[in-house]
Amino acid sequence: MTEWSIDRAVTELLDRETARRDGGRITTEWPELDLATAYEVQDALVRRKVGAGENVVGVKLGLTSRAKQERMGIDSPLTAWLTDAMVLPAGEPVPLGELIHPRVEPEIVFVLGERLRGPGVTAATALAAVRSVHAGFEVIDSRYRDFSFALPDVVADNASSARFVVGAKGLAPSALDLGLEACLLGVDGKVVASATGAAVQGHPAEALALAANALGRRGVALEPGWIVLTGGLTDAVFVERGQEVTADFTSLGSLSVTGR
Ligand code: OOG
Ligand code: MG
Repeated sequence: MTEWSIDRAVTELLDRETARRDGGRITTEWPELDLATAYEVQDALVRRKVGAGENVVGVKLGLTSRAKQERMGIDSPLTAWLTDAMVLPAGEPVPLGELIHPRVEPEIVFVLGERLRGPGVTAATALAAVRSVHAGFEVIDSRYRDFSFALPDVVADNASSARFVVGAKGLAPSALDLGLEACLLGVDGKVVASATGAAVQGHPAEALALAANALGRRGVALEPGWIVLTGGLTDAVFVERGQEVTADFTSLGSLSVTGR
């Protein structure tokens, strides 16, 4: 077996994605994979996707709520890339045949109107750069067995990204109180979890600032028009064939996805 390297990790993760196969943690075989190297894997993985024709359309945050941190056993937020190939138009089913073991989580989504470049970005300056706020879903699909990973594993795996939905309704950030914006997550008509925007780092704008500052340290700015997923408000739910997952927000409207 060849030695582990950034390139080999990228190939392994992309092979798993293409073959719809999960596997063991990379850190088990490559314990030297630290956080900085894991972000290099993530960047190289997205460069390969871009080389194959995908376009970067924004960023996602992960593990920004207690619900997510406790479930995954990791208490530090992370960032990852969104590409146009991950867009799931609202109303479209979750394509189960294209995925390994997808889970769905409700998120508050920002579309940026202005460039944001850290460090030094605060929640207030972050929110001022937002053009519109939307309800969203993320469909996560870890390339690790049972969604079991250490922080560097999940960072390398582009934070389990697979698909995302952005609700059509967009509000100006000044039109609602995002900390108090509530979300009820339902499965087949039954509420299984609930949260308000404050679940995400105290306020979703704090998550946006965190992303701008973390990426700023790596020399990257968030660009106008970019989509930012601020992180699951609640724990994610598995979606099975014929099952409908709904997210009802106070002001941002309702979204639903069905597994097919
Ligand atoms: C990691 C990705 C976390 C979120 O919103 O917290 C994430 C995972 O849970 O597999 O996307
Ligand atoms: Mg997410």
